[in-house]
Amino acid sequence: MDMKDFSLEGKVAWVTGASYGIGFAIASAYATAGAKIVFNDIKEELVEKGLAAYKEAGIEATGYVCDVTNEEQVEETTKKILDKFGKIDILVNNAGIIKRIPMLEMKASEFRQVIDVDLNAPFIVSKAVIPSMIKNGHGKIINICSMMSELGRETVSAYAAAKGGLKMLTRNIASEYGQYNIQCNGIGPGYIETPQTAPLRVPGNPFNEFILAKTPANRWGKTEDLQGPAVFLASDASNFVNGHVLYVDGGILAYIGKQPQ
Ligand code: NAP
Ligand code: GCO
Repeated sequence: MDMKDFSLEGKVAWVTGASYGIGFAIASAYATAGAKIVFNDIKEELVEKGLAAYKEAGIEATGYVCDVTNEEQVEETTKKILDKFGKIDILVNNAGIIKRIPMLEMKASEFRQVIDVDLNAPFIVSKAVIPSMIKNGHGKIINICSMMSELGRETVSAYAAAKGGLKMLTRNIASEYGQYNIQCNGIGPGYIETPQTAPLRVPGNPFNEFILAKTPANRWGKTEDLQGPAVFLASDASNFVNGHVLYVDGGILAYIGKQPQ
């Protein structure tokens, strides 16, 4: 085995919703591994904020305003990326939202909004990018799944439904396009310190203790914990890994939980 298989030198990576959070960490790791970075966000000011953050990290990124649920914007952005770079080697469907509302109190429109961003959008963006990957003879698609691809909990019905569906979309893309040397895998982060989970980590929130008791590592994950697995799944080192969801959760899924003392 050649360690160069883990390199992303010369690759073009599009990470959706990567102005900050998990997407920013994954894109930063890809830059360190040699890739050119493209990202998008819904709002111009967040794209600008992201460009500044990448620049501060010494990374020359390209950012676009694009709502991943909007097919026209996705197709336009895909064309811009292909016109500028000539290819997209790696796509990370990272953009995502969550709404923590008890199901009986959740409006159908709220449920649909979560499904739209967390499940329909990965379909839309993958559908826009796959033809160029087929033409190039290779491609890597990485869908950011979740513990909720496997588990439910109160108040996250829409999110769990979306992330469970995303696991199966991952397997289906792998099944349908593996013949073109396209590998589609998922990353299932555990509970990670980002703006999305900030409400769960406020001091005194019992959920914080709950997660620590459910995590053998006895800590929240950091976005840096996801970087190595993300580079592996984007690199030639994983060319025979397809349709797999790699859980990066500190052991939550394996553990019944610390017994009360
Ligand atoms: P985050 O901090 O909330 O960031 C989400 C990003 O997605 C933001 O940049 C957001 O942009 C963008 N986004 C949302 N809707 C979009 C749309 N329609 N079009 C384009 N961009 C959009 O979330 P995170 O914690 O980094 O999570 C990133 C991914 O990991 C999500 O898919 C999430 O479900 C998943 N995940 C997170 C955890 C965790 O513990 N944090 C664990 C497992 C999985 P705006 O700021 O403009 O909304
Ligand atoms: C929640 C959390 C989780 C994490 C992540 C876990 O409310 O339970 O937000 O859903 O975001 O998806 O893997």
